Amino acid sequence: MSVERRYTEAKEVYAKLGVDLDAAIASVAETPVSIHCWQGDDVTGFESPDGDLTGGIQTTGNYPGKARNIDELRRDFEFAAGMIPGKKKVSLHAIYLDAQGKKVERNEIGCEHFASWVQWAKEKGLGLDFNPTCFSHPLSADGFTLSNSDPAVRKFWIDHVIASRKISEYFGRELGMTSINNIWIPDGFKDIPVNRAKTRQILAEAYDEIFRVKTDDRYNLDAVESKVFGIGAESATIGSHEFYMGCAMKHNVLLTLDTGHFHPTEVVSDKISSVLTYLPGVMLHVSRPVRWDSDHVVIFDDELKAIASEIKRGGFEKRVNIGLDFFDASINRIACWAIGSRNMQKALLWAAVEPVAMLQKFEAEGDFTSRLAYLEEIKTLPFGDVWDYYCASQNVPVGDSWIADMKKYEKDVLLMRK
Ligand code: RNT
Ligand code: ZN
Repeated sequence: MSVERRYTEAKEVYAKLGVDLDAAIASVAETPVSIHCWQGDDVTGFESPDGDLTGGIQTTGNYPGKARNIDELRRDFEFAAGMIPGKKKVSLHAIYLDAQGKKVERNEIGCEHFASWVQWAKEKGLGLDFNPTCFSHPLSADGFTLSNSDPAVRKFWIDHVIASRKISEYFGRELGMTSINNIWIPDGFKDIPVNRAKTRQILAEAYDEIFRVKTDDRYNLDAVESKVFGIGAESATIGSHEFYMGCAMKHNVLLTLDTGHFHPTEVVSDKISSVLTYLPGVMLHVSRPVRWDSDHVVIFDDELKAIASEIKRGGFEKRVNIGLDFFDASINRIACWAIGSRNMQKALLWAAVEPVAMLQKFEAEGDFTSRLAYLEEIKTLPFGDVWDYYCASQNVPVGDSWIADMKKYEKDVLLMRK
């Protein structure tokens, strides 16, 4: 049966529950998802292509064909984007600057180093987000950046973050779509510290200095990302969840919830409505932690669906900025982008076709029996037919047809990179 026929039948099934599939598809297609550039080259960037990845994060694997320069990364991204439905932003890190062969210190990066990215984004109809890179650098080697006890080192990172905010503002102004500047630092102690308070006080003062500089919030919004631990910083993370809740409240900025940055039984889906009770917005780093913050490729699992559903059920579409953050070097990197991003889209669609009005009515009436009964029944509705139609309507491959295309690209392009 054709994709259209299957969709027409699915429409009838969902209509009985009060769900309008056309409207659901239209809303998902308009929800931007920020795809991280760093999946394409194992978080290496172009500042120093041989540099080590530090800061307690790790890519494992040595699958052939990683992008070695800006042109390759853009080409790979474009290929992946052709397999992903929906509106896209690209999340850049400062180390992905286009310095035209010159050495530019991180505290001296400017809009000119990202002009070619803006040009490219305009051509491809993409939005952009930004991230200061406070790792993989000699001045982060002792494990401390914005909370460094050395004022000169701290100043270097403060200046880097301020420069990043201005680049993000430039993205937003040029592209007519607000850019999020996401600040994550690796700062933490490997072993038990005896003055956590002082280190956190230093960090708090660094943020006071950073946010004293104003940017235009039509173009740039800042977000701060907490973490529970990093490799080599197991005993204390200075920018913990509680630290950043307070920081975000004080400075009225967004809080970034990375799904790999909490204790294993905590879930981000449950945090969204809590955080949004008091904060203006949230940035998500959707990832998949396997036993630790391993940044595996996102799969279509219960928690991914729960995250998407919480956004929809709470009516938080405008206040939750969805970004991806995973990096796997053990399989085809373009497939990682495609699989993870298609799954994010699938989850958004899953949430959009949920009969929220009906379920919330049951709950309001205290009919928890019907709530559970329907939540289970909807799991076996013909969702796959809706997903296929959404892909077809977006001119991206339906079903498994992208896999052969990806394999061809691997053979023709990736394996030629020796
Ligand atoms: C690290 C954070 C951070 C990075 C990227 C590369 O644990 O999740 O967001 O993954 O900035
Ligand atoms: Zn993250």
